[in-house]
Amino acid sequence: MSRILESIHPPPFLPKCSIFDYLFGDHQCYPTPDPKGIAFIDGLSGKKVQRQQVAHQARQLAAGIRSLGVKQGDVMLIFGMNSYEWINALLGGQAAGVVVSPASYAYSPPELLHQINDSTASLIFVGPLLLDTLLKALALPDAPKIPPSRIVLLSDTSTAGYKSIYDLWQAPLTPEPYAESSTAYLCYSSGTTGRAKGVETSHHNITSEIQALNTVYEPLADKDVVLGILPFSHIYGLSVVLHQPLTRGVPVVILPRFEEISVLSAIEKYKITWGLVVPPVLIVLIHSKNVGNKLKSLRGLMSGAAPLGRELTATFEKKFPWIKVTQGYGLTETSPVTHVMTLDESRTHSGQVGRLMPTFQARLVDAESGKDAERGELWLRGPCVMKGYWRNAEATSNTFAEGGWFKTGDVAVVAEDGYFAIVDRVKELIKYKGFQVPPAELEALLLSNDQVADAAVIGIWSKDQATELPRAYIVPATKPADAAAFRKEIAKWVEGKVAHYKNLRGGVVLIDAIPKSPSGKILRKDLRLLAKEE
Ligand code: AYL
Repeated sequence: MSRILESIHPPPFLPKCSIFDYLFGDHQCYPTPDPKGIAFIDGLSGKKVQRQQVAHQARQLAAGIRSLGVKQGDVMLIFGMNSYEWINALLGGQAAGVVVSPASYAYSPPELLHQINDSTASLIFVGPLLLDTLLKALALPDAPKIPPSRIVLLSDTSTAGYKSIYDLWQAPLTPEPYAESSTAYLCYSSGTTGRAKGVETSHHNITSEIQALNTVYEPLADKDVVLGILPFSHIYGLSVVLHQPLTRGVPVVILPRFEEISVLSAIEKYKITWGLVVPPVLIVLIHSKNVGNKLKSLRGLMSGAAPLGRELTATFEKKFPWIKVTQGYGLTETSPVTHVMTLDESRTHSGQVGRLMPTFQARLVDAESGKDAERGELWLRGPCVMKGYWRNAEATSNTFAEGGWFKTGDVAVVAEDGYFAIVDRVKELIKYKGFQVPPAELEALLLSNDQVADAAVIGIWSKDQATELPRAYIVPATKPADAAAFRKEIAKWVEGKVAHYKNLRGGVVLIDAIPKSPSGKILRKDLRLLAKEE
């Protein structure tokens, strides 16, 4: 019999409306924030946007999107660093009823093309600095024909014949209601195996997640100001940094990416109180020579997307005793947070990921016996779990077990008081500083190199950097005369062909044969053992 673990929190009210209506409509899901309150601050320029302007300008863009002939249910892609224009594109897409697929700004042209093709995007919003990458992607052999009118710049000026997002603004469109079960977002995740796949996140998934977060998550209110450095293209930035604060009426300071000096200055200048981060950010702050008094206003940090150990938390809190650090856990496929704890709870439960969030049910299933166990693969169920992988019935059916359980690929234990800890990962995925590095992508790339006969990629834990580093094991096609030079050459060859976070920072190791099962599956466990022995 299965042992179903329930959240100790009663489920909140789960609305049946679109994300746009949930954020800006007239309802009682959460206390309506002041329409004149500041919702977003551009951390570099200082430009401030009120909540009512955010809604109005999204509706203006929605009218422009429709005028391009884009229909409800069509897919648009956003390729840019965090900016207010990025937010306008996302919410404009929502007001127009369009499915939005956000892409990582670090993507190389082939990675971007994969997402354009796979998502079937027919309208693309692009950051001005990334136009070149987009045009390179669209010049690749299997690229779709996207007319220039369907390529829009996330900037206030038009360039090279491409319109600025502001040129699209028209008289505001009033969004029509649409089914809460329809797809809102397609973020990309490799899941347990293979290449990046579109995660079909519905309106109901997101509104349920925000409602759940609002009942248990550190209450943001009054004087809080949120740090917005996590990329909005990743579900962590999208849900927790972009959507949730809009329901709390607290401003988010938007920064294009993590860069030590500008982040420290923004925290000081805007008196930021609350930050969403990944574990390596703590390391940077601990070792920073520029920190001075700049973190005075910070009261708490929430870390997620990768493991945060007890030791690192303790070192951080010793250096900055007024800042509490807590941790959450989740996945793109669960919209994302499934486990979380408050700052107070984190004092006694450092190293764990918290209790199950409201609306979620969990099981821990032993891989060998298929039975529920004390330690096992974490399975999850509830209204925040994705609809499936976009146009990929096979991956969808492989990832759901009977009864609608979503298999996370992470191994967890649960203590008597209901706190979970993540203790292992049974899926292929590597995480570099919270970013997904799907080994299958790097292996396919390496195998396209004539000098490589076989390849396997695993993650190596770096305590110094608090992250895994992707490492390739390679069987050379012919024995290289200078092995060290060959290893360097391979690592260099990968750079630039993939997003920077997929670079082989864990090194290249030459090996006689890749350990494989009789069916040809790479035995990653054996490679991990090998790495430990070194
Ligand atoms: P994706 N500890 C250990 N591993 C974690 C943790 C954690 N706290 N959080 C995420 N992971 C790993 O889709 C785990 O292997 O993440 C999981 O399957 O890019 C995988 O990352 C999911 O990778 C939070 C907590 C946002 C999590 C997130 C979302 C991360 C999305 C806010 O507070």
